[in-house]
Amino acid sequence: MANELTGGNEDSGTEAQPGPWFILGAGCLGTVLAFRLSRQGVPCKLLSHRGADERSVLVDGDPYGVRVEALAAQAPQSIGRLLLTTKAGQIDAALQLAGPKLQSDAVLLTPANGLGFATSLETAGVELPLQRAVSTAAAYRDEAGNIVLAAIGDTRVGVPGAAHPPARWFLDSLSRLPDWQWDPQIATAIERKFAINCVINPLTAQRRCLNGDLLDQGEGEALLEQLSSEVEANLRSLGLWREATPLQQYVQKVCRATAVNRSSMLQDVLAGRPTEIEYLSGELLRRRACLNSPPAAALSEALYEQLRERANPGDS
Ligand code: KPL
Repeated sequence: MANELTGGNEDSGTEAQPGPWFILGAGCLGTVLAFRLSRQGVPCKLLSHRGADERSVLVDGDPYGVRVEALAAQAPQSIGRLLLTTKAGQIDAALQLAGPKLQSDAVLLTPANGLGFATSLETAGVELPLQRAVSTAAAYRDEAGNIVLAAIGDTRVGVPGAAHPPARWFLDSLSRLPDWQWDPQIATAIERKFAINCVINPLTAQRRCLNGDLLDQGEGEALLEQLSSEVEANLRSLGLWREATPLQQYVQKVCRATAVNRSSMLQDVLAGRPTEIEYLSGELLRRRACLNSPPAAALSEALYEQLRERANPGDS
């Protein structure tokens, strides 16, 4: 993808009047985002490819209704700003459905995990840059079906490439969320999150354990150490890890901060949904295959083989 880590348009939106954000993907994160943006007075519409519906977000024990509109009901070329809150594997299906509704200068933004979305844009025939958000927000559905925001976390938004000042589409709307910040070095944040997700997500999904369980003395910790050094060595060879601090230290920090969380990949496995493995270990292994003498990746390969899934479209 032209701008995945190397650069893209800073401000493809040139609207005289900023239009609403259309949030496509009425899963947990998309619904929470629609709720939070509306509370800040930011015009937005939550869309699903499945049709109109209603979601309930639980805040301090009180339920709030969030309306979901049908993507199909939106007029052609009506979407000027699209936040794709589907999982990585559903981005191409979402873009194919949304493509005819997009204005020619639309802003596309996704907080999905992983790398390797170039083919999604190509498959959908969308010739617009896909801007990236890197988020540590976490939400889940409780037993009654309410959506609960587990952690606001922090979300960084930026345009990869040379340091860009905050884009207008960020300043006039998304910046109203206090935990959303513009990051002129977004490529570094994307790389770091990719590396962390390449360790925590497949390991927790395969072992069916909480993030914090990877820190327990014993097999979990040994695997975390092995996978962190394998992922780091390969990313260094690929020029995707430039930090002096070892990856393992970042991974341990995230495991401590999210100790009681189920990783998103474990949630997908438990719910029988497709995982993001192709955009994490799969993408790492595909890029590694282009290296002349790649470092070892036996554990990544084993986890990839165990977790690879077919991609099925659907809301995350
Ligand atoms: O991003 C995450 C995920 O689950 O996808 C981490 C950081 C591992 C937190 O659970």
